[in-house]
Amino acid sequence: MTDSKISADLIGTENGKRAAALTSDYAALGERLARQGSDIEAITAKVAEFFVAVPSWGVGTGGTRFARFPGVGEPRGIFDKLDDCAVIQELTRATPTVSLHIPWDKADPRELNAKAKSLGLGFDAMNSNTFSDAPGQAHSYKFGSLSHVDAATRAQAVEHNIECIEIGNAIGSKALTVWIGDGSNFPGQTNFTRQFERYLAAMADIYKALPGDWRIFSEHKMYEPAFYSTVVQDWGSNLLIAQTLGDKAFCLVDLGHHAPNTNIEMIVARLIQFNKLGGFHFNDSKYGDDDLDAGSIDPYRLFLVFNELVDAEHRGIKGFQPAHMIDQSHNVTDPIESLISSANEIRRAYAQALIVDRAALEGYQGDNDALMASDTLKRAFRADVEPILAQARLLAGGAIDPIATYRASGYRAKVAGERPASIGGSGGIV
Ligand SMILES: [Mn+2]
Repeated sequence: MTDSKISADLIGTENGKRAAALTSDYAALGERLARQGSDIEAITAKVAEFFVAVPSWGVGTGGTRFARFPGVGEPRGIFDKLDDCAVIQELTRATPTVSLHIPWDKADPRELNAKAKSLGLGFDAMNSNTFSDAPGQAHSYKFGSLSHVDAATRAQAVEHNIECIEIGNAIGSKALTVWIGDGSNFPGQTNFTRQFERYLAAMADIYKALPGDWRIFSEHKMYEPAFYSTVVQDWGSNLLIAQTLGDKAFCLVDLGHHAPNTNIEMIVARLIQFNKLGGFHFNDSKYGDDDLDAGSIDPYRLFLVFNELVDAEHRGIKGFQPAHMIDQSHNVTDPIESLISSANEIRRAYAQALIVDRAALEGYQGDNDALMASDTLKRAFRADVEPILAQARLLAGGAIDPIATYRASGYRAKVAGERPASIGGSGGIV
């Protein structure tokens, strides 16, 4: 018996208002898909089994380096954050796990387990933090962490990552994501080669501490906080890291961590081809690492990324199991609404990629028919797959319209009364 945050009665009442329309829309889409040889029930079943992890840091209001404008009823700590994550899961049935960030979410693992169990949640990849100094730590990360010139600072950063593995191991996590802010702001400030050597040696020490069934994800990012050079700046360096470390090391692709106009879907294809795609941090961006809601700026790009994932699935690549996580900063919206919406957009891109006519696409590619190949993708992208998403939620006990149901629940107003000393989330999103 789980401790529901949104009553099943309310979800039932709200779904009742929309059930007839969904039945009719779902039947119409089913007929359309049947004409191209696709089975809507099979697609719905696949969508229902697609999950994305919610980041604990995403349920607090984010901010920029200029300001943060907190909302009402913000979570005061990890246990409030887990309550908010449960709301997202109960309504979408797409987010059964939470990705923790240490030290922000540090707590007794037994209490974390008990709370997660009471909410029907699990834990996804652990995230370490050596891009800021924790109170009282012996060595500062001002000039780097895993690649720092000082051995004691590197050792401290390694130790922190090992602690993240230990906490993760106690709460059922199976992966560690490592992103560092190490880099330089001035030409000449660091020796690129020595710095990368130090980083690789430190990562090898962390790798040695991984349990047998764990994976380690290195996350590349082009710039920020370092503005001249970054140690793990792109997928090329990231691939070198994963290949150097070993079979349990993979590359994590954060969609916002590339130069504008970078062909991210092709990076994804390359990493898949060489079995080094670890997973994603989903978000969207217009200019840089904007951490905007997934699918809010360029839904076509998100679809094209999923087109590569479904292509790999279609080819039956062995051991292909990328981790799906959201990594966003919500500055002007209710974070719960943004995360509900993002989980749906991610599933939407997946559903659209599932209805691509792959046999036709392959035929057009073989015939060098560029126009029809492109049109085959566009046709799937243009399809309104909302009935599939809604049906998948409904069958799993979620809401046909999760945002409307969330608003009807009054959850935010209720927790606002219970969380007077709200400290909010972190604005520092990686
Ligand atoms: Mn990220």
